[in-house]
Amino acid sequence: MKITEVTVRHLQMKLKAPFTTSFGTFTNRDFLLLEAKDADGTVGWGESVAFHAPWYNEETLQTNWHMLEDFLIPLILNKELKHPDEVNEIFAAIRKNNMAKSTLEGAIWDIYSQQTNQSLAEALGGRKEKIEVGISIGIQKSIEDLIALVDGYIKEGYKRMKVKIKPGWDIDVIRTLREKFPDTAIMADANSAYRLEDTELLKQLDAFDLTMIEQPLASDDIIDHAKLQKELQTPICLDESIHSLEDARKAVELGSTKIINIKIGRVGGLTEAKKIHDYCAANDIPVWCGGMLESGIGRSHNIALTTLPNFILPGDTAGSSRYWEKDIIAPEVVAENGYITVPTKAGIGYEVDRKAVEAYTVVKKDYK
Ligand code: OSB
Ligand code: MG
Repeated sequence: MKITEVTVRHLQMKLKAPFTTSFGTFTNRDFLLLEAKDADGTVGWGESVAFHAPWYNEETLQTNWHMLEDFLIPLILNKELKHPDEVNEIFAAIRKNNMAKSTLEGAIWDIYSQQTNQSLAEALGGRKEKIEVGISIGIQKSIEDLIALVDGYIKEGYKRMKVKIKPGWDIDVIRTLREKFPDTAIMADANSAYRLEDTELLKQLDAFDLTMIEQPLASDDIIDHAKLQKELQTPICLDESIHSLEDARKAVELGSTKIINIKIGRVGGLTEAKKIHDYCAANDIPVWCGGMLESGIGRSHNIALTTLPNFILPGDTAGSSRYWEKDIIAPEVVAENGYITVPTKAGIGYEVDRKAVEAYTVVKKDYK
């Protein structure tokens, strides 16, 4: 492989419905889409999961653009590569900025899998033909609205509901949901909205048989999470706190997490995601693939990663129609009865709809 051209675009796609977490509300999804071209003409696609604002982590669409333009693309352009794993080593010279790294690395994995005539899932070592997925539901105006949404998603076939919580939208919401849906797998995601002093409140969640509670405490913490886990029966799952294999090892050794949410962007790419997966498999820590309100490109990478065997719990990678009137891939991602069929074509397995990409493009720049 030798990448000779890269195009970076800022896309803006309107979400079908606003998505609210403990840290803010998304109405539009603004993100970077990256197209890389190999010397042989093969084109690969990568998506940055960084948001327009540094709410989830410190990266933004603009910091990603800066890192790609000034550091990451120059490290890769015209360099001879045998395998995408080399990108992880080359980028190790740059600290953090994982979502920026992952954007370019993902496009190179796409190119590599096409050139070796395998699906991206196969190139990663995945074997599943279909993957199980759930829904992540934002904070609503009322509990009645939330119940109506959950009811609709159950009718669509989704079997695992992730509900966002924050102080004031927690115990009563989860109690009511559990009463209405006694047999549904329910989990709660706090996006770091609580502190160790809230332990007594969080302990009340133990009564509702949640599959897990995701990232209750600070986004950079693994010490207090270990203290909290000792007090809770509900398993803690870390999201924001895990950026690398080393972070995963430390959190698992400390007892801060019993389950890990792997997000490709947060950990700096597919190679690092695979390393975390393998470490967790060897240490009996189930993993699942988190979502960042991705377009079809990022979604296709999530689907491929989820085919690895230790992705035991359903992920957040719902079908395209849950987010967009029109996605930028064809066919769109479809979930049937809570399962997505893994594409078998070489590469990401979906065609990129260039007309749709152009329609959503705000700014575009070429690098060679
Ligand atoms: O914490 O998983 C999260 C969305 C935005 C920011 C953070 C998170 C989320 C989600 C959405 O939960 C998952 C999805 O449907 O893509
Ligand atoms: Mg989360």
